[in-house]
Amino acid sequence: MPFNNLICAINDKAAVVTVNRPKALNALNKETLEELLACFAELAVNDDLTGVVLTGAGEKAFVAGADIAAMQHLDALAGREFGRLGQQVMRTIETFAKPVIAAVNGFALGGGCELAMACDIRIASETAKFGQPEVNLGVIPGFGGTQRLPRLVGTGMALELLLTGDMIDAHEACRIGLVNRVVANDHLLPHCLELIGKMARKGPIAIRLCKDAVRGGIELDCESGCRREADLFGLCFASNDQTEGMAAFLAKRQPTFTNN
Ligand code: CO8
Repeated sequence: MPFNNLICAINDKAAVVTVNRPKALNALNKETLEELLACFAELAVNDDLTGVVLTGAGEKAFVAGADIAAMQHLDALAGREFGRLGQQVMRTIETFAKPVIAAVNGFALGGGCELAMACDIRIASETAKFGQPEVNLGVIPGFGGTQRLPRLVGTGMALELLLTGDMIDAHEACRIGLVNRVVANDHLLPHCLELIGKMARKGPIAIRLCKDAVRGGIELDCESGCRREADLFGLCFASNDQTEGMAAFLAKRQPTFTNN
């Protein structure tokens, strides 16, 4: 499907989804959020896909936030609706069956930081910058930032970022656990594609259930999460990929997984 504000390219077994509004630093308006939903719905039925890399167009921004011009005149009801649409996008990414990696190539502010946080893994370029500057605008994060940031970096660090609106650079984001690592700008996309390539060589059912175990379990207490893990672990043993993976190990050969 052609999009106005996104570019979706399939590269081998990885989809690269680029938010493409560089003149507005890739800010998320309603149309872009709706296109993200449509794009991920399309990718969800592509069985060949190993994972998705999400990035921003241009050299300056990943996503500089929700579109301030589009939000300026919202009333309370419309504000809540806009927030819910954004939250639906974040949840869609978070629960997407395949891994989603944020390739953070510049400003990831407000809704942009929230978009990166909904991804499974965040890799930052040297020039990436992160922040939740909503308090500067008289609002609070509305796309899940008040919930995902403390889960990623702890309550104290999250509240400092949320209450000051301060921007941090990629290395500080890495130090506090907001991103997995920082790479040179021109290595960002190749590095993310390499990670997806590595995952493509593993058992696809195991990759899917592993994400499911972590994503579903994080919302539960440890004991319930472990019970859920045992169920999913058991499910692996109903797959040919488990038989193949273990047989290949014992025969000292590479496994050939078939996703069933
Ligand atoms: N929305 C709309 N337009 C934007 C945004 C944005 N978030 N960010 C940048 N732009 C536009 C600018 O208006 C400018 O447009 P123009 O060229 O037409 O004047 C263009 O992008 C380039 O930006 P700058 O000239 O400002 O570039 P600088 O390099 O000087 O500064 C910054 C870059 C620091 C990133 C600066 O643009 C900035 O501070 N942007 C806003 C960042 C921000 O506050 N983001 C949070 C927005 S609020 C939010 O995301 C809440 C999410 C939840 C919403 C829930 C709704 C209920």
